[in-house]
Amino acid sequence: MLSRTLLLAGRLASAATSQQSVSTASRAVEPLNSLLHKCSFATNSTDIFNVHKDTPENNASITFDFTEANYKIVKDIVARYPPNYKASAIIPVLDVAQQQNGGWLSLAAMNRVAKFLDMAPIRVYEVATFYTMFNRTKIGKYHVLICGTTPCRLQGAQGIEEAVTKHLGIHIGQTTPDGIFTLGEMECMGACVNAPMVAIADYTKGVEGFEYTYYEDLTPSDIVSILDTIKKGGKPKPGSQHRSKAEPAGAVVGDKWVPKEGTMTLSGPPRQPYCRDLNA
Ligand SMILES: *[C@@H]1O[C@H](CO)[C@@H](O)[C@H](O)[C@H]1NC(C)=O
Ligand SMILES: *[C@@H]1O[C@H](CO)[C@@H](O)[C@H](O)[C@H]1NC(C)=O
Ligand SMILES: CC(=O)N[C@H]1CO[C@H](CO)[C@@H](O)[C@@H]1O
Ligand code: FES
Repeated sequence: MLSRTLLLAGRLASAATSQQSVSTASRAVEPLNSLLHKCSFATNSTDIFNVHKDTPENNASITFDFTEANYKIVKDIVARYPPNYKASAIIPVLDVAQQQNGGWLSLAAMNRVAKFLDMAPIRVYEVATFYTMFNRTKIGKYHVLICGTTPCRLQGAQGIEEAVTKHLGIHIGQTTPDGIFTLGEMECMGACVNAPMVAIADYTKGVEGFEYTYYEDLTPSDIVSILDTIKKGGKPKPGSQHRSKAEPAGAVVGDKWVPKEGTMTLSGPPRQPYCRDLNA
């Protein structure tokens, strides 16, 4: 009995080791690059190492200061917090800096925020590197953010991404050569009821004119024409492209909008609740 148990344990152990060694070996041969490819977009860049690299547009010799109007805005923000908790204002203040700076936070912008809030610069970098809505590399005039979370995926976000990357000729994380669009991916932006959706941040008009617009119920051709309209200087219709709000009027199915007809997803009238036959 004892020997049988030992034999079994031995077999199990060797099965486990051989399985493990196969997967360890295949992991070891996989180059770092292909692992990087599998990372989500926010980490698939030099930012994955969270290192600042000097470039002609972002280095310590460049200066940044708030404009007079924006200085008033950040002072109003700080006034909402007790004087000994100025650092609590860091996120809204960085947001103003990013909007003024064309959508990204340069080293100089982060240092200016640190000085403004009496913080060590490293504590500002920590926040700016942690949140993916803060961008530390130069981006295009419009930041196109495709929602990539489950409800949007189920409603065709992949088709939206394919249409956009094909139309603009860039991948997620890249900027068009004319500097107009940068493509990004975001997680759920709370508009799943009108999935799939895309948010576009407009950095062309500074802090006063900053716009962050949702475009919802998109088919691939909807998003392509939205991008074309923006490029021509027009203003596409915001929100749902096919209904007035989120009323049950239909849904995007594949590459087209299908208006509601009868029971939509049900194939027949719903069943009555189960009732036991009391006379049986
Ligand atoms: C820093 O920026 C200045 C001004 O754009 C530029 O002339 C200089 O070459 C940059 N330095 C580095 C190391 O990129
Ligand atoms: C991720 O980075 C690699 C290496 O730079 C690049 O080839 C690839 O296109 C990037 N993937 C995305 C989704 O941007
Ligand atoms: C820090 C950060 O999130 N940087 C991102 C800025 O935006 C571009 C394009 O969307 C990304 O490639 C960067 O990773
Ligand atoms: S999943 Fe796209 S908005 Fe929620």
